[in-house]
Amino acid sequence: MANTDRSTDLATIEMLDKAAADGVTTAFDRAAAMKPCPIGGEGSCCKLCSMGPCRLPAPRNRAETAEEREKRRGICGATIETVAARNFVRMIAGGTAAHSDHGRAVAQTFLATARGENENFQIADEQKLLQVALDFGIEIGDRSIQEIAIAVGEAAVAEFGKAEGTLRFLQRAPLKRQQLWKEQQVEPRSIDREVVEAMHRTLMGVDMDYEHLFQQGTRTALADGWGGSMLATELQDIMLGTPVPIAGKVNLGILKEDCVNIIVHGHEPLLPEMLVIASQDQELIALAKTKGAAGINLGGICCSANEMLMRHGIPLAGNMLQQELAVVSGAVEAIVVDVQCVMQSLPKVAECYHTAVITTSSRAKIPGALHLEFDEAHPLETAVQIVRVAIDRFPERVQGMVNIPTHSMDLVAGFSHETINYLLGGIFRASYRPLNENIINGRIRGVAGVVGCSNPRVKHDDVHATLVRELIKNDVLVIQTGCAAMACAKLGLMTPEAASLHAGPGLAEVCEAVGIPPVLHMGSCVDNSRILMAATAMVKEGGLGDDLSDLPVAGAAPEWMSEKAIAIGQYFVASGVFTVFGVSWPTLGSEEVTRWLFDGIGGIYGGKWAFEPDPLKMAKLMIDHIDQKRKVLGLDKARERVLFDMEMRRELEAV
Ligand code: NFS
Repeated sequence: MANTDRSTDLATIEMLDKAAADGVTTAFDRAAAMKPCPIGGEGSCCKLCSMGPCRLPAPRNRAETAEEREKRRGICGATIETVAARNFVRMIAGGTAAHSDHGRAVAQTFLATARGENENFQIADEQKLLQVALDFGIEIGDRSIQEIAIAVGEAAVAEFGKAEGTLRFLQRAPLKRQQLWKEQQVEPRSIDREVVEAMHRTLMGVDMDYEHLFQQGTRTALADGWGGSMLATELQDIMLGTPVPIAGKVNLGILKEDCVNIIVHGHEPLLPEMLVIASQDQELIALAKTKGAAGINLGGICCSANEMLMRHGIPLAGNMLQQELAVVSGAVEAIVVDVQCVMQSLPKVAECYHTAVITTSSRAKIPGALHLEFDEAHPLETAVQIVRVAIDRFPERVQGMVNIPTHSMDLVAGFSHETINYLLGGIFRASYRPLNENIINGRIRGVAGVVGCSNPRVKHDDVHATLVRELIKNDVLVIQTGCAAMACAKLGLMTPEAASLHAGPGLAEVCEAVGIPPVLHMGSCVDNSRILMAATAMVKEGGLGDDLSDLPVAGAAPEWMSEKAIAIGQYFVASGVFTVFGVSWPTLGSEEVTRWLFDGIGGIYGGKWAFEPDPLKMAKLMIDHIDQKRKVLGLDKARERVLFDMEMRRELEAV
């Protein structure tokens, strides 16, 4: 396959050409060489015990007979429904564990900071601290900020393993939704407990009723979205600052030929935060100059990148599939990784260049990488050590191997749910009213969250971009996180100018009046919790129904690959959101389970899943859903009526 068919991103194509010339193999090559296993891919493989693994595929290209259907069981007698559901629930548990372990690390550092045991971090956003304290039912009175922070920190750490009650952030949801979760008995009790119970119930010989299995899958996913992920986002904001709109750059063109280039890749923002400080340290810059460099240039890959961009404007080097390609540029002195979405091939790729691959988490090592563990008590020291390693590598750079792509793009990021409030409502009357009103009057048709990964099984960035362009063209405001956000940012969709170039007339009008792009970057994947909060704020503002499932909104992960995406999708569905995934669908082996996820579950939660790899068809599904919600709300007429007379224009500009 030609590299131009593998990605729409010009920098990626250029680096794939270079990788081939340098004799370097990437994920794109491995994906081409290895077909995905069709049995595992559709959820029909059970390897939970050593009586198997059992393969339970349906006959290909013909209908299954009743007799064949009955025989499609594992050695233990498990049906294909049970096998597909167990596999799916285990994916949810894996994803929830990842986000929540990140959340726990943040909560522990938060508590240490509050107690004065970690001088590198502080309480940066007191207002948010008070908000979380209120949500947690923690007394404020005349207590000091430190006392409140300690109480919040202790309560946050307890959320992971408390013995009684349910998660505190569930109370943030609309009342109707809370009631529904109670009725369905899916209120998470503590985060760890739900993951443990999901692993237990999916073990050989335990839970065998797929709907019952999905009840635990749902409870586990809710422990992610309204638990681990939301805690990570909120406590990071309190410690590191709540993002506000900020200009940045994206793509491999941000690497600088004359500088020591350090790429931070992974997910937890605490060490990256220290690297931001270390890379600006005058002594270290002077040291870099003694080695012949003009300075130190920091860039990011994946969600660490999103975190550094949202708070400091540090450029994004690229999304998940670009991690190897950053090294292939020959201009990266060090790639620093922690947890999640890191490829084991990095040290192998780095062998061809001078790049140091540095692992930093106590939870993750890679053979062939240098391990410099992040010392939570002295995080800045670890960061300084890392920057020194990178500086020392600079003289080893092989000039003939350097080829930095010229492509980079401007973007505006930093749209936290609070910022949207201020931007639309104004600093003195922060409110979601203008957003709701523009949805009610039809200028904005609805809101779509387009999130998730990159995946070499589809044309890189292309599915994201095609979907998002189609949505904004149809006046759907798009909010994004994760690698999806980077895909669209690279194509210029996160600049204010994108409104007049790509958005439909109604959406463009609103974006131009407020000065925002039609596609808003809300952060990393744990920040999908910001989307839950934004949607909840829309419900609470009024005029769009009284539950999340009433809103004209939809979600998608068009190029997903990680189990984390499945956990996110499930908590969106259980929160009432119609959610479409691309690439492939992991329960297709069981028609019954798939039908239940695509339809039956909607009868309970109002939100349901869909699978559609074609981005234009995906957009149609989402827009149809949005239109149907508008109809139920009685807003279909309003949309037809939008005529921009002078008075409306003035009113819009006053927004
Ligand atoms: Ni999200 Fe962030 Fe990217 Fe997918 Fe991986 S980086 S947490 S999982 S690949 S979006």
